[in-house]
Amino acid sequence: MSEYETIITESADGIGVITLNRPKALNALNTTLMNEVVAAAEQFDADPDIGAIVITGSERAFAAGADIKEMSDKTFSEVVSESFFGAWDNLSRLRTPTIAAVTGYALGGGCELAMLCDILIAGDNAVFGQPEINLGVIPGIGGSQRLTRAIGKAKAMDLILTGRQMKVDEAERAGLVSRVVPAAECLATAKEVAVTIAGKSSIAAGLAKDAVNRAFETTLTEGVRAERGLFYSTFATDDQTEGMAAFVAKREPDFRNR
Ligand code: CO8
Repeated sequence: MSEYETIITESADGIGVITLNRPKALNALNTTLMNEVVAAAEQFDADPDIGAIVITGSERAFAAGADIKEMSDKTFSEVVSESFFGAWDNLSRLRTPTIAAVTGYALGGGCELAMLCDILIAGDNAVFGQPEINLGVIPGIGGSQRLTRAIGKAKAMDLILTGRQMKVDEAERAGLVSRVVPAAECLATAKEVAVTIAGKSSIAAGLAKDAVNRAFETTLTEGVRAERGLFYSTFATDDQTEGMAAFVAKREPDFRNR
């Protein structure tokens, strides 16, 4: 059914699921896979019937990083002129909430892809790391920034400078992951969370996501000011009227996403 070469997509119950599907390469992220993930995510984002997007891999590997075989012969001028891997940034501009369901290896670009998602649900076999230093390079899809913001300078420096792997219990203690569940239940849990989010007002969900992300981009005063403006704007929606009326009437809200 899928028109893609390196991913599988499906949608049901108001959610879209993107499964990375290069098992022989542990889902290494090559250019085709990047373009397909971004295209599929943007297509789900544009679909009014989709309220949340799950990105997942296999039990053995969410993704073992950027495709080293594809990258190894590239020159400086090539990576600059191609804006190599720049399209991954498009994921951070999606309005629809995204959930990474991570089992197995999430290394290098794999860890960065997981961190590009809004919520990170990990299986108990998940392993995270930024091993680029072992290849003579550094993270290039936001890892040095998002990992540092997520878990702080001390651990980010440790991981990025040593290239060591971090097991899921350490990742959870450090605040990198939202929830840890048995690996076999990881995707089902992520789908449940996605269905829950898809049942909310998609306008409110998009604004809430926007507000939380401001915390990474700006000062506290500016962030609180931005949040206030977004909060006020929810009073221009039918969903605010419906949500509050439903509460008062002791019934479930029927959000129409407008
Ligand atoms: N790229 C290409 N192929 C890979 C990758 C990868 N990142 N990871 C694994 N594979 C392939 C292996 O080559 C192997 O293929 P084959 O069977 O043809 O030899 C197959 O997947 C299975 O891998 P292993 O046999 O190595 O499996 P193990 O269970 O022994 O080891 C590991 C699993 C530990 C995950 C190991 O494969 C590994 O260390 N992989 C590389 C991890 C890594 O270094 N990732 C970082 C890559 S660099 C990066 O992500 C930079 C991102 C920034 C770019 C931004 C540009 C702007």
